[in-house]
Amino acid sequence: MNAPEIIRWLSRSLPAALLGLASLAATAGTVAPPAPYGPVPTAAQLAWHRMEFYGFLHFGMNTFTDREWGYGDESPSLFNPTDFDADQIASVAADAGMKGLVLVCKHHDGFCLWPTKTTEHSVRASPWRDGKGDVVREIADACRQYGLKFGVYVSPWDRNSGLYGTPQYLDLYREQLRELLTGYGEVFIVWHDGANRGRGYYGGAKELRQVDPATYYEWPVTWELIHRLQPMSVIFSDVGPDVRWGGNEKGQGADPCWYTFKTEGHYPGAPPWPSLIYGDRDGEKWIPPECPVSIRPGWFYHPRHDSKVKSAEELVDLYFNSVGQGACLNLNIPPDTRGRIHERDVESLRGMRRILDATFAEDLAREARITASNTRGNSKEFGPECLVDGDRGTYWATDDGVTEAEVVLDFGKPVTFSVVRLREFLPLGQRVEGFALDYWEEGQWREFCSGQTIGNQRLVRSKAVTSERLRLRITESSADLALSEVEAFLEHRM
Ligand code: FUL
Repeated sequence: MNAPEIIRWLSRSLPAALLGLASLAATAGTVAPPAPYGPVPTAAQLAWHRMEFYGFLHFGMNTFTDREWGYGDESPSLFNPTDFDADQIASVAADAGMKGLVLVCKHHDGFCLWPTKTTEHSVRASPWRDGKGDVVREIADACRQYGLKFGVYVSPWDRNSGLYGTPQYLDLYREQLRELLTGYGEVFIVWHDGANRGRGYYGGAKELRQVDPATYYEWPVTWELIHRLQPMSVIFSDVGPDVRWGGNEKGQGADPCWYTFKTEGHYPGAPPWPSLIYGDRDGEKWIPPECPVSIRPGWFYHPRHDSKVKSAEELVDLYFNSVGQGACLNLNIPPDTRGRIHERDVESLRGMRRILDATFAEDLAREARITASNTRGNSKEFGPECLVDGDRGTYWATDDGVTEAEVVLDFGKPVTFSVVRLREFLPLGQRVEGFALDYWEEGQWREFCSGQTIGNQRLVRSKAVTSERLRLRITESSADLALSEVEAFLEHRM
């Protein structure tokens, strides 16, 4: 009897419980996949991870008052973009490679960019489009037209509302969310900022209103409402529940970048440090980081910042430091007083895209011959070839208990590369804790780079090397391995 016949015979003769899952899988001609490790992402979180890069639109009363934070007493008559063009905004974002846009529908000053029924303080009271305009509608529609997902930022702190600080304000806030989450199609993210109490106009009271951020907002109730109305939406705040703040407004990710996170005792406005930045290896929830940053010094458009727009190269660095560390990048591109993305910003975005497109145009590892020190059940399904097939849905896996392993890519000819992209197979959790990359030179391996976490995407960037071989060593992992991609690129500059 050969091996498959023995297994078939055993499976007929012995109770399934004795055989175990692995041999049952072998009977069917397949090898069981690795068991998930720790917390794993929800479907909405997985979809969010795949977006990697999206944009923020800070636009509203502050655009016209030339401020960053309005007090809440601004007259709606000030809101009057001269040439509002949602089409231009969405097309610029799509051309930049963004996968979605998050519109600031209400900032701390309380002015609503949609004709809400909850307050008079909205576009309805403005001269723009004779009070018949709806910025949210136009942006949401333009997003769909350009293949972008649409998200909303709705500030919990409202310096205009006389109700702020009372329980009635929470009803109003939830009603605003309900309007936005039921009237504008699918929403991929609901963004709550952490600034949420202080001085304000408050319906004319003009005073300091302190709330206890731990209890006042009753966040679990609001989050339940959001998840019910938009099941594929993720909720962002300092501490999640679905996506957390990466700990800075500079677009900088970190290594390690754990998606696992401990939330016990923390709430929006009081995040834990430095867990916010690195995550918690033993965290009980999957709450990955977003890196928000503005293309300009401020979040809102100010003419004085026209000469301070980040350059294409700076944007490329931001991409490597955030997306390349496994986070998502949320790059703010604030429309100006016309209601368009300023020419300076467009120029930088185009330059960034050109560099990224040229860099990632050709995966130099695609044709490589690849061998692994261990392959799960010696099965083709989990073979190292999965790492170079350009398909995130397939992955190389090792046998149970094998947490250190290596793969060697043989290019068959000298290849010059400076960037390596690694990806873990996220549905099974985040597993790798340490890795190193080496290249073959003058008869020996030399280290190209090393790091800790991989996650959705790790971009390793170093000086260009020319070599016939590349080696990936997984030096530490909390479970047997499940990696979906290894790719090599040569970085381009302008
Ligand atoms: C912060 C706000 O206070 C800023 O104005 C900006 O909206 C930023 C993205 O979030 O909490």
